[in-house]
Amino acid sequence: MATDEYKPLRRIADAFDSLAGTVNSTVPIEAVHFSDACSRVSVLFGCLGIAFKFAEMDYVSKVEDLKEAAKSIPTLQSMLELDIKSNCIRQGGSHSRNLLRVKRGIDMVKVLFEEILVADGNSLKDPASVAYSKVLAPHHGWAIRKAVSAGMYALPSKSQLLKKLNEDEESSRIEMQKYITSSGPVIQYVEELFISRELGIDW
Ligand code: 1PZ
Repeated sequence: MATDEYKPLRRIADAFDSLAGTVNSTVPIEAVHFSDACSRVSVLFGCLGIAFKFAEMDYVSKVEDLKEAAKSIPTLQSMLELDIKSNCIRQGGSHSRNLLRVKRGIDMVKVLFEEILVADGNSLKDPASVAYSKVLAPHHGWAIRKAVSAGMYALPSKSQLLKKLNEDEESSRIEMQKYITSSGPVIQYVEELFISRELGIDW
């Protein structure tokens, strides 16, 4: 098997697997490590068609902000500490706010994969709708929720998605499960950064 084979799903799962390893150690998560893993997720948008172009632009720009910040700020915790000092945690475009948004993005993908694994049939509409309503909808206003629910009708089928990801049913299950298992502790880690500083995560 060629090692340079196009396997974006495996690349995502492996990146989070490696991050999860850090979480279980005493070393803080490096911002560059985290933002690199999150940027691997962007490839999924390309499989969804133009209906979710706006979501892609929003997610990618926030990951890029974290990547840029990571050049001078070594860890996620120091990113938060700096924003606390500057009193700009909740300000639009702050690193902390973008971190919370990106965390929601990777949580959205986790719940989406969980729903795909338990769903019957070839449609992504129900798994995607359930994941969206659980993870992102509570934080979005009416206009965005409407646009997303319209976009749900334009999703590819599951088999089309797997084909674009160069996976089959069985290999995709393995990688999705790996992502679910490893993203869980990473998501918790980020949430704990906010909660332990009494910053809240519901804004
Ligand atoms: C089959 C898969 C279907 C997946 C459908 C995914 C739908 C996600 C739609 C998200 C729309 C986001 C539009 C922009 C929202 C922004 O207002 C907010 C707040 O930003 P701020 O005010 O701080 O600048 N941004 C967000 O909530 C971040 C959203 C990240 C979305 C990532 C989704 C990842 C899904 C990947 C699916 C493959």
